[in-house]
Amino acid sequence: MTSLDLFSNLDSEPLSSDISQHATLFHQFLAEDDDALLSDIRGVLRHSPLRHIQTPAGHKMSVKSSNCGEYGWLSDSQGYRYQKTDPMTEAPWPEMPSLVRNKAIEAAVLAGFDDFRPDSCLINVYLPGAKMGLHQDKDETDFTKPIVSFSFGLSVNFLWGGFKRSQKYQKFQLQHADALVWGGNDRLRYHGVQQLKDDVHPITGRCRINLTIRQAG
Ligand SMILES: O=C(O)CCC(=O)C(=O)O
Ligand SMILES: [Mn+2]
Repeated sequence: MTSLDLFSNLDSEPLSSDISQHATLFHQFLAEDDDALLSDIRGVLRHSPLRHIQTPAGHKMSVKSSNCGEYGWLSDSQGYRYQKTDPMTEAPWPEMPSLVRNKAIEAAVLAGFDDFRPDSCLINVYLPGAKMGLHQDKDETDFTKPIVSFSFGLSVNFLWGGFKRSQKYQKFQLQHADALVWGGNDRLRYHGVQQLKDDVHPITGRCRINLTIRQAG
């Protein structure tokens, strides 16, 4: 073995797959920071706890959610929107942890989106049976900014659709420590999450945690 071979697995670029033109999956991108990121998120949830929110039509979402950052995404009988305060505590949402922000910017830059200033992080927690139907992320003000999505814990099938809900979708797996970035021509694609299968993950236990980091304002 030459000395070069010894270092051949120390690539600086993470292993990535192109999902479509402007969507990239970075496998294991968060592997070295998973404990620190999850401990930061636990800190956030002590101030703004997880809760089931209702869709405007009055259906309870199966995921539990909370937020950090300047803007929090929520939904109730008044519609889907961003808001600067947590309706549960009436206080501003907790600050976005700097590690969350920095890793999101790093992933966005690697995917080709240089000027991303995240101001919102939605925290979604899926227990077995929870899912998210096909939808577009379209409550943000500037669609030139990408969506950065971090996954922890149990693996799930992610649904990647077209620009109408009725269009065909493909499925791929999101695993612990994966980062997915989409923007540009793919920014308004329908996407969703298939029902989480019951299992136990060594780090998160019986759940999947998703962080969806956005520039909302
Ligand atoms: O959990 C996920 O991977 C996706 C979440 C999502 O699309 C959203 O919260 O808008
Ligand atoms: Mn979404």
